[in-house]
Amino acid sequence: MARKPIVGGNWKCNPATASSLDELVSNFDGCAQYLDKCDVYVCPSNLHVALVKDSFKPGIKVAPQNCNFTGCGAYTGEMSVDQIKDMGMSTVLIGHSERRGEFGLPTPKESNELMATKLQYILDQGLSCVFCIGEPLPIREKGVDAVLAECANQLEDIVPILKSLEDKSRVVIAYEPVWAIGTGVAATPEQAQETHKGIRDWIAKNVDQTTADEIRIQYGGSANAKNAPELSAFPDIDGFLVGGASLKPEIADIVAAIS
Ligand code: G2H
Repeated sequence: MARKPIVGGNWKCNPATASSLDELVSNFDGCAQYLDKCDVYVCPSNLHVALVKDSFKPGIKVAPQNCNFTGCGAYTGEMSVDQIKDMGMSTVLIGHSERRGEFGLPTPKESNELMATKLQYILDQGLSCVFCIGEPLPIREKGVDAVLAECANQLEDIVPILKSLEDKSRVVIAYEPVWAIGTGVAATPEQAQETHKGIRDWIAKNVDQTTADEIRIQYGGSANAKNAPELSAFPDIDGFLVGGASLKPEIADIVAAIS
């Protein structure tokens, strides 16, 4: 079964003012023409989700940047899947390295075990999930085997979940090398392809061949309109998770490149 490409825009903690939202939303207007060839989602900041969720062209999904690991209740500052679902959204992103603590956020590290709990909770509620993984620079410097070992480490706890998942399109893996995030230095297309293929091979071995064939693996880390065409040409790169460039009109060119 052919995998449908998927591109996400991660606005992170931007923009500073709600009055800028209309402009950011309109940058995505040009993506709508490609929706039959490429899925598109946007992750606004949690505060802005409700303001923009009905503003995009039909078919462009809004996906919060995080959720908690259980339902509603006494969890100050958190957001539950039940609430996300109730507001009409069907996807959520989890495990971004900026949440896992790679940049030293003052919150506790989001562990692999916690990520598996969240993923199970999200799927049990009927939603889809973008699941982020990736290695920091010291690991990349050790070479591709070390990179793949780190990716495997971050995926290990979700193996049983992937095994029992019937519709493999409900989980998208976003491979984001931490050293490429927001630095302007993307992985080379060869590096990205080698890592995506390595992840897919690992899934074939540790989950099953069907999952490996059907699951989509996005590349994230300084993806932009300039590097997207070359990255898109590689068979195991199924789309992009875009940060900085998703705040600009070039997001439509990135979607066009993979469509
Ligand atoms: C990686 C990516 C979006 P950027 O975090 O998730 O950000 O494209 O700015 O590197």
